[in-house]
Amino acid sequence: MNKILVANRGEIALRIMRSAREMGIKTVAVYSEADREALHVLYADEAICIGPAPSNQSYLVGQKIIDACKVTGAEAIHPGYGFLSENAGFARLVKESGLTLIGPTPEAMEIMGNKLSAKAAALKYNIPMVPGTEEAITDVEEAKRRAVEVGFPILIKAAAGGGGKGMRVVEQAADFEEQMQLAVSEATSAFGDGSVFIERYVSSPRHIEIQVLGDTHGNIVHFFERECSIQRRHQKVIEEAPSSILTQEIRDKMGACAVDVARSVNYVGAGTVEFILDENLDFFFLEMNTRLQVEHPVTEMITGLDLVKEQIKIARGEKLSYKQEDLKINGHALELRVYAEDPQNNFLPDIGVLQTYSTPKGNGVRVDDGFKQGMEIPIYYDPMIAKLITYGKDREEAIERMIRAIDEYDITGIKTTLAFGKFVMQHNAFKEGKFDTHFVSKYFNADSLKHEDEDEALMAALIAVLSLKKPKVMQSQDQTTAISNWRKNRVKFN
Ligand code: MV4
Repeated sequence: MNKILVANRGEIALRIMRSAREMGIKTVAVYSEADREALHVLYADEAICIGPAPSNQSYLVGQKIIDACKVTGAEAIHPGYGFLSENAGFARLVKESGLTLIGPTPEAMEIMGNKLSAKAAALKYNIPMVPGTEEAITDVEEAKRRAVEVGFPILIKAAAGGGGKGMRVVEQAADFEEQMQLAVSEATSAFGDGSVFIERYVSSPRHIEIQVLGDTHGNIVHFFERECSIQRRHQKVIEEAPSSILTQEIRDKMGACAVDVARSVNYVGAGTVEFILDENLDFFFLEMNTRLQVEHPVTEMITGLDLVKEQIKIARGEKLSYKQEDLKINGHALELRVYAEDPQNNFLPDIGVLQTYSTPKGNGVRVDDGFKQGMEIPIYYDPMIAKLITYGKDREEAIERMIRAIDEYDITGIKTTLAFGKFVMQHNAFKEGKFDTHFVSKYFNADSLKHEDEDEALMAALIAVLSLKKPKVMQSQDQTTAISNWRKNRVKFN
């Protein structure tokens, strides 16, 4: 494999190219007209424009990606996450075109792409699953009977679903029909497939997922868990590895289950098996994601692995160079997704130009991003600016580093979720590891960040007054330094 085309943009395209380059593999970028000057384009050895800004005319058009491979002589495609990464039709097209997809087989993607067929596949092994229907429900009366058997509250889910779309909690039988109709119509418009099924509703779960890798020789191992419970409307905001709640015993069991789920579809490549964990620490398999995930860096930090390199080696037909018992967790890692969103205004996307953009540095800090100062965040794509990842010998150190790194991060021109991340890091429930998927709705509101603003205004006023009293001692240059030093150090004051 001498040349790889990366069918993606932004931070993940760059992240993939970096690993390829370390392996001595040439890289090809594809880009839309909105991304002409994007960093992934500048970084790649070659770049091909594949169409207008909207992704359905560029990054989502499989044939354009294949054509770009033909033109440049790229032999393999890394799809990253999102876009075409879990599209079985695209995976087939790649194969038929004589190219290699750095990812799983179309068959595995297809089975895992549907929650019902995923659960059916996993049933071959003894995998714990939430009680519910094994097939799509069509008849409302029959469905109601099943719901009573399962016990309320229940959750109606879209089989084709993702991102919480087509998902409805039903508290009592009287509400069932209405909620089912809503779920079906939501699923139909979002996925073109209105099939829904029922599960018992686990009301306060933690979302824990296991990273797996399978090679083309039938070997499958897991790389432990990531805790992803801190999310907002099904958008993850903070992830960590390992989870502070898992015992070694549960970790081993969950890991073994994840490997079995992967084995049920002869999984090849990097994948993630998603579980929920209830208050009794019982876990249940939900679904499998057949791609490299956004939050993969936290796993890399605690295992010392480069997951993209592993994906490439697997695609070259190499055997995994380790066994499960060789793998070990070292330290603790956190990831904060820095979004161009205003946490004070219901997380509304805030696009514009990065007037100032300066990333934190130093021990235990990794920033995966795709922007530079002066660049504009395009409106066409995901509003994620960067992933801020910190590593420490333990969870406490990783949290301290995250707070330090958030304070060092300097972004102006665009509102971001940085301050929100600091709010979470400083929250007792988070520090004590006592949280579930409801953390954000339970503890956060627009006022949660207010006191920081007020402190800042107060300190600025104080410095202004002090400088008036001593005009000769403190020059305007010093004032600026004093204020900016205070800004950097303000964590010490509150
Ligand atoms: C659940 C659940 C409770 N009970 N299933 C949300 C998205 C999809 N991946 C599965 N999801 C859930 N399934 C049962 N039977 C709660 C959720 C859920 C959730 C899961 C993971 C992360 C965040 C979540 C937020 C709300 C609900």
